[in-house]
Amino acid sequence: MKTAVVTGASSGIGAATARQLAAQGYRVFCAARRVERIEALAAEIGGVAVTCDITSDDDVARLADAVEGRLDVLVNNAGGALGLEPVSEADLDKWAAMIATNTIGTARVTKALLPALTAAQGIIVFVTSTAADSGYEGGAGYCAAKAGERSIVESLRLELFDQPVRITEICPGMVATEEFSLTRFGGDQSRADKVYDGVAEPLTADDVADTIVYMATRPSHVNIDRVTIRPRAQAAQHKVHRV
Ligand code: 8X3
Repeated sequence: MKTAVVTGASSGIGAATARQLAAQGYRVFCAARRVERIEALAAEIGGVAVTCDITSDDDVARLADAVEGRLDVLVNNAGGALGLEPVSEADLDKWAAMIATNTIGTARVTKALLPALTAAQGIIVFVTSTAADSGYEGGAGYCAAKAGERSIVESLRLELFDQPVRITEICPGMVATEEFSLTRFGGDQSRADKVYDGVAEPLTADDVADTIVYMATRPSHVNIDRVTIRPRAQAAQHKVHRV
């Protein structure tokens, strides 16, 4: 049976991806910090829950132990945004936390699981963001963290050009999940809702998961380097159709 690890599997794009990979016949290791959530998800999809904070060396080492030396798919999804303050008012602790998860945490997981992925001729899908493309007002910390994550993708693909492992990236734009904007705004639901105000159909977690699964299930010589995925209503970062 093919195996997959999904980080940040407790909600949103991660949970949707774990469900869709399981539906395709994968045994999914659902990794996240919130144990009740991943245990419920693993029970639902016949997967394995692994409590994992990707900023912890010990947790990530346990995740690597769990896959037992062979892994077909790694979806590096854990991460997120904290705050939307301009640089002049930036909370640098939030920046450090974003870089610790999105960038360094993702590198930690990648490094630990790379031998198992290479052994299986596997694939890594990095879930970055359109925030990795360029800065936007209030986004500097998050954009830096996601651009840093993209740097891992770019270096890794070159470093492993002669190895049997695929290195891919998906960059979602506006996706309405239950937690992304809520986390960004420290639990302020009305501010979170405003992000999607009047947008007829933002992407859903399932829309993104569907593309991740497509990328992961191509033949092993097909490397989809990078996909940008936005709702039709979002022609560009600042060009959003609202009704
Ligand atoms: C999510 C997209 O526009 O909030 O990663 O940076 S955005």
